[in-house]
Parts: sequence; C-alpha cells; structure tokens
Amino acid sequence: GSTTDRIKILEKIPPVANPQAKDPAAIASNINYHAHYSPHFSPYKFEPEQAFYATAESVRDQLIKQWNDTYSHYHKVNPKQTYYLSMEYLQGRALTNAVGNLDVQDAYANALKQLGYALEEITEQEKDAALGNGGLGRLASCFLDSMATLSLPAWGYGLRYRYGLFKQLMTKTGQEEIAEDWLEKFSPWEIPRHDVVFPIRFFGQVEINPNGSRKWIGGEVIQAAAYDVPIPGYKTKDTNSLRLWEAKARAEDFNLFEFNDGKYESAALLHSRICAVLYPGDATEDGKLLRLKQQYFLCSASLQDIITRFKERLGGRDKILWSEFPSKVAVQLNDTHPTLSIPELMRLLMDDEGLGWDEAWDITNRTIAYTNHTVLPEALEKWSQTVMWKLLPRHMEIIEEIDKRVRYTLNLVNGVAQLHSDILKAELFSDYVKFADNSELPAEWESAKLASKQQLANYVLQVTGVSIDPNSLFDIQIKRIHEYKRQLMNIMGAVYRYKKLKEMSPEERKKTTPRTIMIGGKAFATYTNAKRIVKLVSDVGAVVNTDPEVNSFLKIIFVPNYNVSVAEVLIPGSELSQHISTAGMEASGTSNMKFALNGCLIIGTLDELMLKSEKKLVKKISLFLVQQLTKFLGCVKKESKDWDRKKWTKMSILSTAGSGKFSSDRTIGQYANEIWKIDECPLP
Ligand code: GPW
Repeated sequence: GSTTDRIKILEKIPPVANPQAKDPAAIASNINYHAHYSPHFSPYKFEPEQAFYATAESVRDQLIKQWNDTYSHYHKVNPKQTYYLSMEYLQGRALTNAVGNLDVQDAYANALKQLGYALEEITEQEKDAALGNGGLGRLASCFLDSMATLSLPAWGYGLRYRYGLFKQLMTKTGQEEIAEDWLEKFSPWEIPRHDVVFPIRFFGQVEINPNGSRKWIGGEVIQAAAYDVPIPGYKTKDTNSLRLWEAKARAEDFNLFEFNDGKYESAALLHSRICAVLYPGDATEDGKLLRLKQQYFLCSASLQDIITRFKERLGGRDKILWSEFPSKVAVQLNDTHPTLSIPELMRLLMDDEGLGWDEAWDITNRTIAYTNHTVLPEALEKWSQTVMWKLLPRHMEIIEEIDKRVRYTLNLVNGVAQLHSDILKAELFSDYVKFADNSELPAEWESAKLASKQQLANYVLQVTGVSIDPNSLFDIQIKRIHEYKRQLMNIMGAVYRYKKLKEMSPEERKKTTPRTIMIGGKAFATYTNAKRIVKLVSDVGAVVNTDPEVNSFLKIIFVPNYNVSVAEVLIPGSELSQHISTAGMEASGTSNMKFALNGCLIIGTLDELMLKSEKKLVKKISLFLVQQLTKFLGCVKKESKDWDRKKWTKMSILSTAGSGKFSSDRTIGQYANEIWKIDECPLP
C-alpha cells in the first residue's frame, strides 16, 4: 500500500503502551504506540523499516519483564553462574528468534496484518548483528541460546563493535568489502546501562609498595560502558544477557596538557577506536596493538563486573570469603582471545583484594576454563614481549611467574571435537528405520524439502539474477574462504563435471542428475589466494550458467555475502553439502551439524589421522591438489549413484534422526555438568 493507505490504517488503531499485550489488536496498538511515542522516524509515515523498529520495540517490551525478573531471581537465589567470554558473537537477526521463543509468532503476524504488513516482510528489514567471523562466533551465539533454553544462570560478555564483519559485494573484479554499519540507525535490542562503567588501564608502570605488594599506575585510562542484549530461551521465561562493552572517554581522563595543546580531538579519537571494528587487520604494528587492547579491554571489564556482582551477592555479610568465589563463578574463555583474563584475575585478587599468590592461583585455576578451536599454528595468536611489557607491565610480571611455576603442569583444556569416529553407531539408527520406511513420512519429508528448495531458488534469483531449478540436486559449500577448507578443489570438481557434460551427447546428458552447485563465503580482506578463489567461482559460474548446451544440467552459483540470515535460507534447502577441509586441519566444523539436522547428506574428509589416533599412528597426510581431486571425484561419483529419490529421502530422514547429539543444548548441558558445575535456575 501507499503511505496514505498506511496512515489511514494507523488512524483506526489507537496507540497504546501495553507492554504485555497478547491479543493481535492490542499488539497492533502497541506497535503503533512505538511508531508514535518512541519515534525514530518522521511522523505520518509507516514504511517497512519504521514498522520493523516499532515491532522490535514492541517485542522488546514483551521481553523486558521476564528479563528483569530473571536477573532479580539470580540475584536472590545467588546460584553459581557461568560467564562466557568471547571476542566474537554472530547473532544474526533477533526478531524472528524472539517472537518464536516468546511463542507470539501468530499474534504478531496477525497484528502486522492489521497494520498492512506480512511478518516476513518486516523481519527481513533487520540487519544481521555480525560481531564475529565464522564458526567460533556462531558457536558462541548458539551457546547463549542454549544456556537460556536450559535455564542456566549464564551470561555472555563481548565487545560492542561499531562495525561488524564487512559486507561482501561481488563486482567484476571479485570481492569488495563494504563496512557494515549495523548501528547506523540504532539497535532496538540493546539497553545501555549507564550505571555500569569500569575503568580500564593501558601502559603505565608497576609501583612497589613499602609492604612489598605491587600496584599498576599511570598510563592511559579509558572507560568500559555496558550495553545489554536480551537472550530469550526456547519454551522458557528465562531471559539471559549478552553484555557488550563500549569504550568511552571521560572528560577528566584527558591529559590537560594535551587538551591545551589542541590534542583533545586525537585523545578522544584514540578512545573511541578500541571498539570501532571487529578484528582489525594485523598487518601493521598498530593494528596488532589495537587487537591486544581490545582483548584486554574485554577481559578487564568483564572480570571487574563479575567481582562486583560477587560482592553484591554476599547476602549482607561484610566479610568477603574469597575461597567461595569458584563456587559462585565459572568463566569460559572462547579460544586464546580472552586469555588475558587469567593474569587479570590474578592481578585483581592480589593487587586490589590483597590475596597472596597461592590463594589467588588456586581461585583462578578453579574459576577459569579454556576451549581450543584450532590446530593450525598460524591461527594461534602471538604477541611480542616488548609490546606486552609496554602495554601491560603488571600482567607480564604475573605471566612470567605463572610460566615459571606451571610450565610443566598445564592440565584443563578442552577441544571442540571428540577424537573418535564411532559417533553414529548403527544401533542408534535402528529405531528410526521403521519411520523412514513409513509410507507417509517420506512424501511429507520430500515436500518440505522441496518447499525449502523453492525458497532458496527465489533467494538466489533475487541476489544473483540466475534462475536455478528446484528439481536439480542442491550441492552447497558455505564457510569462510580458506585454502585448507578446499573450495578450490570443489570448484575444480565442478569444472571437471562441466567438461564431461560438454563431451556427452544430448541423450547421455539427459541421463545425468541435474545439479546446482552453490559456494558462498567471505575472504579475509588481505588474503589474496582466498580472494582469487572467490573470483574463480564466480567466473566459472558465468561461463557455465550461460552455456545453453549444459545449463539445464549444471549451474554454478557464488552466493554473495554469506552470513547468518543467508545460512537460514541455504541450509534448509540443501541436499548435499561439502565439508572437505584437508585432513587433520579442521577443529570440528559446525555447519556440518546444521546441515545434518536439516536432512542434508554431507560429504566429509575421511580423516586418517583421526581414525588412526587410537593406534597412536601419526601420519602426516599431504596430497597435492591433483591426487586430492581424484579422490574427491571418486566420492562425487558414488554420491551421484545414490541419487535415487527414495534412497536419498531415507538417508535424509536418518540423517536428521541421528543428529540429536549435535544440538548445542546437549553440548551446553555437558559443559554445565562436567566443567562449570552449575545447576539450572528457572524462574518460578
Ligand atoms: F583460529 N574457528 C573459527 F581457532 O571460526 F581461533 N575462527 C577462529 O578464529 C578459530 C576457529 C581459531 C572455528 C574452527 O575453524 C572450526 O573448525 C570450529 O568448528 C569452530 O571454530 C568452532 O569451534
């Protein structure tokens, strides 16, 4: 409808602030209320974007009571709580998730209909919150969802980057990076906590007090300010928080000399830079220093907050029993990025709280756990000692002491994958085979898959202009572009398939299974080879897709700007997916599990290192591309033979049935029991 039509509709629906509205008419009034009384757009308009913000604010109203109730419930019960520290969160869109978890999807769809909109049209207005790069960041976001769903007293801590992961634009020359300003308008999901601010120090020196204790002084001090994002759980009222820190300068922190020198602006700029971008390029020394500053900023702010909360929950006692700290607090470090938390907790306990080394070390050991996400040496972060001594002199003293004492006794590290391959036992399937053979299920299954494929085909047409056939086999590889993930091998396989089709007679071609190969992913801005792979995929696609002889049997699509919401369209529409990283290089992969859950068959690398690890046989596998490709094509041939509709559907049903183990709810349940030792704390 037109702007005038929309205004006419709004005039019939009085704006009413009713945050707990449940019936569609009342919800429509509440949406109208936000359009009018928390306005961020000009009045007398109600365009889709404005409708999104008003709807999101209305949904936030629904969340706020249970969000506050959850916090005060934890405050009263004072259970042991987990804090998940991560430099990355790939949250994606929040509106669909929130209305689903609140179980108000139909009511909102109905309310929006009264206002002249379809819910889907409105949810698509939301920008993805992409405060992460790939699997590690998405895992953190899945874990937040699961912690809320399982009613676990658990919070996430991260950074509020102004610019998240770049937007990938495909041009004639390949990938171009565009800054993604997710906060350009504002985020309806975050609440600034003006009362939660902590000072963070950099540089300076260590002062030795007369009693021998040490204190870090001087340098530059900036403020960490909290912004909270609600994390609703599925089928529960418990609503946890993701607390994102923002760097702020306080007027009194500025060096007056600099101010008088006219350097005020540069000082303010320096402060505002810390949270400006996710993962700044580390090609220059300056970039590296900034990354280290970001990491320390996250660790220090989060630990000061955790300690403040621990003190607030002493329940009226005035003596702090530090030995109780590990029975109230568990901290999980998402990879090495937040490991400065270890010397920071030591520093806070010793220098600020006056504990001795042994007691502080015991508490730190019992509080903090660390997850490793890679075996690639180039992905492990290293910092020069010179830079570290300059930026964090007190922490370096502590790190050297830890190194001296525990170099040979390091124990508690968990990886993200179990080192054995008998996960999917044959007996696990046996119960489901009956259902897979049941006469109605396969037909329903196939029509659900076809509907998802149709949606995916519509999406591909919309973003690439290429029309693909929903009846062809959808073969997908989506992940960050990296040589070890072998998108190059996949596209070489596609080229081989194209050449074979060209050699065939029209009759022979008709006997093949039509296939659509989709590849999507972002290349790190300075990773030249990765960017060349992106260009190659889109160039091969341009040739194949316009070749009238074969293009009804093969299409090759580079899906631009792969992110969480694009994955939400791609994964349900997949029938075959590629997880073909070089053997021994992928920590676990995570999209493989999402594909399997969605009834997609997966091709994966047979990791001989993994199979033989029990026999302690460590064999380095290094094939050249040609040998790899031969093996890969052998696999591709086999899966072409499997392309019998009935057989595929059965395998697809069994795939979903057997993938329950890969729910992050299961993972988090196990973390809670085995590592964090925390109990659920549901709202009464
Ligand atoms: F290098 N992963 C990622 F280990 O997405 F830190 N980003 C990263 O920076 C790292 C790992 C790091 C991924 C792994 O590549 C993938 O195999 C794993 O499944 C995922 O983390 C979640 O653990």
